[in-house]
Amino acid sequence: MATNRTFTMIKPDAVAAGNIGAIIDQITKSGFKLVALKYTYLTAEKSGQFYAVHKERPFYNDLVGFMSSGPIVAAILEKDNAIEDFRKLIGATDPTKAEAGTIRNLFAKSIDANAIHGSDSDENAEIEGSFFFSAFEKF
Ligand code: 3AN
Repeated sequence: MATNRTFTMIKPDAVAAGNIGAIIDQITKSGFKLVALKYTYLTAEKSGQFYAVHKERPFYNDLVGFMSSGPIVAAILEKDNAIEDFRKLIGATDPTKAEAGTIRNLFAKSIDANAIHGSDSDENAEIEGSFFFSAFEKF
């Protein structure tokens, strides 16, 4: 079924590298509308909660530490078929496997410092968006 919204974070590596503007430009030029946008950060505790689904995975501690290592940009995006189209736009988790022209191909440094997050389902987009934005902000 077509979906309309997804959730994204520009990760600490891309923020530190000064790539917020270039990434947002690529997102909006690809047809996504910004519905909510926030420059913020995740404390270690919040980062652990956000990634709780990955708790059992070997990279969990590194991931939680990395995501709380500096500011991030959180956003909710709107477009037809948002989840799938945005996953295509960001490219594979491992930037060495990300297709040319994708955001991770252009901006990611490694599999953990991989520039950007994109929700993998409608359900997770709603959960993740609600982690950062209130119902009013999401309007
Ligand atoms: P994606 O963000 O592409 O959906 P997930 O959900 O499998 O990838 O993993 C969440 C995050 O965990 C990734 N964005 C990446 O930063 C990190 N990650 C995933 N796999 C690895 C790995 N093998 N080693 C280090 N970090 C990883």
